[in-house]
Amino acid sequence: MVNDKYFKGIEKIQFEGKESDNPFAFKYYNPDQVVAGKTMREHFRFAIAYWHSFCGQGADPFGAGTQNFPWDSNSDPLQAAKDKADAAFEFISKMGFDYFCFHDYDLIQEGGSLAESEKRLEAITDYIKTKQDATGIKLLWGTANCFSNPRYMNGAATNPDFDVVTYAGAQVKMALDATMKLNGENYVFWGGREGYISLLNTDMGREQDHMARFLTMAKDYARSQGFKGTFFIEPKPMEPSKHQYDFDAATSIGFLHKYGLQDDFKLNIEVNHATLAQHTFEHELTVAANDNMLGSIDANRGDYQNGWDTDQFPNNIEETARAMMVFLKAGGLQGGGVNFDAKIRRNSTDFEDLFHAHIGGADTFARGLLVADKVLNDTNFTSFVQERYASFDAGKGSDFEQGKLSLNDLYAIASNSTSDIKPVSGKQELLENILNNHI
Ligand code: XUL
Ligand code: CO
Repeated sequence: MVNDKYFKGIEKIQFEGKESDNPFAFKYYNPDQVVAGKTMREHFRFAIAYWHSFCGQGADPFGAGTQNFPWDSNSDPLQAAKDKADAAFEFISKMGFDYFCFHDYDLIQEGGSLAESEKRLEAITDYIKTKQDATGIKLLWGTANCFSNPRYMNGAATNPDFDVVTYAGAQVKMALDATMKLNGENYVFWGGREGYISLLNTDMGREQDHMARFLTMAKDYARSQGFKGTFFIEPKPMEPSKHQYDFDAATSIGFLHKYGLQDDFKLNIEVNHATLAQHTFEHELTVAANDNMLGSIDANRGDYQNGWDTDQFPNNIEETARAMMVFLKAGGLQGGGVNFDAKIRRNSTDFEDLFHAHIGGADTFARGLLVADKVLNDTNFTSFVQERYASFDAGKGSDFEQGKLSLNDLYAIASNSTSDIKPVSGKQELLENILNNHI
């Protein structure tokens, strides 16, 4: 029986199909429907982001919060955190999702000292554990908020002041402990302040060495405690820093390889972070998948007219369909899931809006998956791309791929060729039409 305290009157959201006009039903996300060999539930492993859905109240740089959450009224931090957990687990149960994700101080307000924070985290994770046992809801990943507190204004792991680095280390240790206690399946590092505001005062090489040392220590600690999950780096090019070291998937993969972290870390790709880096979501997923690093997804979208991280709920079906083509070709995610790192707009002030947002997000991913599956199976997309590279499948092209040719060999082949190079169409417009016809 699902609790009915904070989201009164809303029943568990069911799949009713696309003909339904019930705004509180899934139209495409059918958890039990099998697509490409797995149920939608297994493909997506949808998660709720504790910070956006239960902490952020719609404040922006120009105004205070507009969403007054009833679970935020208690002045005792532990009771307020318990109320928030009750609301979160009620909401997740009603959505029928299996997972949540958190930052340490989303769960409970940070204390005045490390010791006090640790005590608070102990108490709230005890409580959340009982909620997990009662509902079966699991933790997709945990993380530490090492960016909001003013102490991190010059960075956390990359802070030029060693005292701050030690504080961040203590905080990450505690967040790892909380994640492991709640059986977290993965752990995320998003480095909002791991970057610079000005190069004039920054030793970038030294900061990156420090970041790698820090990540290695965190990984070693968690492994020593028996943590078997994957660590994810979440790339983002900027905001809040002018430049962040985990700029995009390619940069992060290069970093992980440079410092020998590639076996323990994979990537958590966020849609709006991709577009901030002037890439598409599809591009970032492809880069990650090509290096076997596609770990998890933070689902949201940006705004074509805005240059910042608007974190809106996904609703662009073409964007999601293209992403799901990469996703299916890669065989899905490595350990992660699809976390709605998205927030309702500041003027979406009814609690029902949180349901509409997540229903729409889940349906957008489900629709994208269905389109992608159809395009990959019922059209000649796959064979078209294979054909395009057919000149490398045999003969000298194949020798080239296998490293059997030198530059002199290319020179000789080109010089001895008697036929002209024929233009070969890339057929982009045709492929775009085929994709659109399946949406
Ligand atoms: C910020 C962002 C974070 C991470 C976790 O843009 O995406 O919420 O997902 O720290
Ligand atoms: Co994110």
